[in-house]
Amino acid sequence: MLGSTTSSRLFRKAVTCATTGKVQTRSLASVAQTASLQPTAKGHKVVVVGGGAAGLSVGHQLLRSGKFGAGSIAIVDPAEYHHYQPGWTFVGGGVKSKEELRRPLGSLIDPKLKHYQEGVVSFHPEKNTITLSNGDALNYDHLVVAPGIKINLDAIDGLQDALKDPASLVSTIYSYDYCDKVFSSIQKLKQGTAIFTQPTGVVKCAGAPQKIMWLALDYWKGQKLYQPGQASPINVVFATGLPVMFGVPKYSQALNKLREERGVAAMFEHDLVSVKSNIATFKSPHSKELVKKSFDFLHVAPKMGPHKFVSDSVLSNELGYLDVNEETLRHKDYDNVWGLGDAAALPTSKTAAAITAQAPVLVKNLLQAIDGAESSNKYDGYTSCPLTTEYGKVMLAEFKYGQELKETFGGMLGIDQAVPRRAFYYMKRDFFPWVYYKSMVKGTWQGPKGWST
Ligand code: UQ1
Repeated sequence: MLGSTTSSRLFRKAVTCATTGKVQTRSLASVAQTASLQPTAKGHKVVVVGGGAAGLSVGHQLLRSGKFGAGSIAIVDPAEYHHYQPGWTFVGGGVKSKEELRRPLGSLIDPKLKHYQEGVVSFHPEKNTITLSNGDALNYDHLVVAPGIKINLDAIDGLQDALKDPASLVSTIYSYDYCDKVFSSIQKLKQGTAIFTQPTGVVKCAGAPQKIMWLALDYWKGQKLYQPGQASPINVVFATGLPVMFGVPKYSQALNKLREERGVAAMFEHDLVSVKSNIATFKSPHSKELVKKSFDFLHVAPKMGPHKFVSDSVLSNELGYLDVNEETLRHKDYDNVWGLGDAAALPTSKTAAAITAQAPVLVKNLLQAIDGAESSNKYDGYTSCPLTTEYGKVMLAEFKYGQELKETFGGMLGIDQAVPRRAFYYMKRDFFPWVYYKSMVKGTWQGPKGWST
């Protein structure tokens, strides 16, 4: 038993994780104590891991608070380029080029932020340090962890080879390398079965696997290769690991109605496990045996999951995601560690729109922590999924924790956001990418809440 005189700084608890068996040493060091740490040569008041939508938003919002001098905040990310990933659906649909959606990461980072173009090898929250891939250690008062998640192309047997094969019509919008192969494959298909898959488990933007299907279907319709409700050269199948079209009932019902009207066959609760020549194999709770289906075109939403340096660390929960409080975004065990974005264990859909709501909450709570105050700002789980249902129309799904609706335009003039609209399409195609690079990654756009200084 630890006596009451034991300072919290010395208080360590060893927790054995039930599923991994790994022993996690957890520090309950308070912020007041860590804040008194003298920064070393490679020390920063705040170290942000990740230069994606989340890391850049937080880094720049912190800088704009005026409370940090040059070099006080660091961003760690090995990537050369930053990608506007929500735009990859439009690359797949032949509407945008993948090159126009990316920027050199360095060009997006304010010179007052120190940029380490390195990966992270390990976290040492009990020592307030992280170890970089070049072997250096970085010391911090506060750590913000936002490295995103990994696309695991290897998790589906045969997928990598099929993607690499220029002759196969197998593609994915979930990869910079292959998102342009999607449109060329759509164009090449003249007849046969087109399958679009969505895996069980975590994915970025749960709507994207069907957004690309609706665009492809519209393209084939324009080519007279697909006519809803009639025998057509091309037939379309949506094979999803989920039992429904979408996680929120209102949008799910609207999307299922579209699916039926458009004659798209559904394979619910079918999870793609392998791709071999023109055979896709699925696992399903409805069948003892694996389900095999031949295809002429296959669009795959791959399996995704946390980076190993996150899942192997004491910062992760048993599923490998950052174990943060769902409302404050503060780590459950380490008071000076924060997490947001795709890598965080937040029960909501992983999107750029979610970051517009998460970043300001985290930043305000972190600034309060520096002042020795409790976190009073709460993230409500807001996220949004602008679903392209055809060229020129988008259904704007917006919701929060508990699959509860949180529609920006829902209250206005009786606008029903489950009805696909032209205005939402232009918002997604033109306004969001513009506001993203112009303002959001610079820390001055808070989504539906608008601009901030
Ligand atoms: C948003 O803020 C945003 O970031 C720039 C997106 O880009 C991916 C979005 O898709 C959405 C829906 C939002 C939310 C903003 C409004 C005004 C609904």
